[in-house]
Amino acid sequence: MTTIARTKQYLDLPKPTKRPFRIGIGGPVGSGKTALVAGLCKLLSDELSIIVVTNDIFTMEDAEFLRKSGVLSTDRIEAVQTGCCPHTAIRDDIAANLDALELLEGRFPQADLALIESGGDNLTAIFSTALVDAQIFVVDVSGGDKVPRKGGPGVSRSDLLVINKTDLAPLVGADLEVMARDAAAKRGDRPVLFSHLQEPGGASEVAGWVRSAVAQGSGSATGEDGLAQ
Ligand SMILES: Nc1nc2c(ncn2[C@@H]2O[C@H](COP(=O)(O)OP(=O)(O)OP(=O)(O)O)[C@@H](O)[C@H]2O)c(=O)[nH]1
Ligand SMILES: [Mg+2]
Repeated sequence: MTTIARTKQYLDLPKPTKRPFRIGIGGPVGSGKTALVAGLCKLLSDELSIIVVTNDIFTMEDAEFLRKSGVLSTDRIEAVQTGCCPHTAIRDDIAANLDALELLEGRFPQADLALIESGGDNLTAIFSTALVDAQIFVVDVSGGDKVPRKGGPGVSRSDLLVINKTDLAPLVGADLEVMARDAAAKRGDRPVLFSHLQEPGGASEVAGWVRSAVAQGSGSATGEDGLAQ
């Protein structure tokens, strides 16, 4: 859709009466962000009105995957094609994401929860707090158990760290206890959850965290620098 067509579509919609709680989901390429979005939609869409924005650099593949999976009606999902470094679109120039969110929020004025999936990035990515209220950072075990130890703002300062693909740990010699210990050393009291998102209900612990973040209405302690404190 062209920017003009999108703008017209947005202008024609009623303004939202409330804003949904916005959760950013970031993490390295292929760690399981889309699988987490799909799992959360499956588990929570009966109780929460959910909208989703996906970011891909060169495609709209994640939005198409989610639409085909049937986890939400297709008009609840919008894609941003960043064409640039993924963290630029979620941290530095968030206009395209805000545009997509406002379109969805206009279409679903009673939405409770907006999930914004970042394009797959590296350990330096973090969302602007002008875009999201809370952030989940997803890493996986396939790169070995060193990943939490390597740190970065997502590992250290996200509101929730998810360590996914626990099923692969024995295959790559990753020690989950080492990952838990190193994550705790980086994060202090901030929560860490392990997941196997290909399993039915594999997102249920994360869904519990999301449920309480939405209920509290502020899952994020964030500062003016745009980073979680
Ligand atoms: N073995 C295993 N595979 C998983 C798990 N979770 C996701 N996958 C698979 O990992 C691959 C990447 O998952 P995605 O959800 O697309 O990852 P992503 O982080 O959204 O990827 P990008 O958006 O491209 O960065 C897919 O083939 C998933 O089916 C898991 O817990 N275990
Ligand atoms: Mg994805």
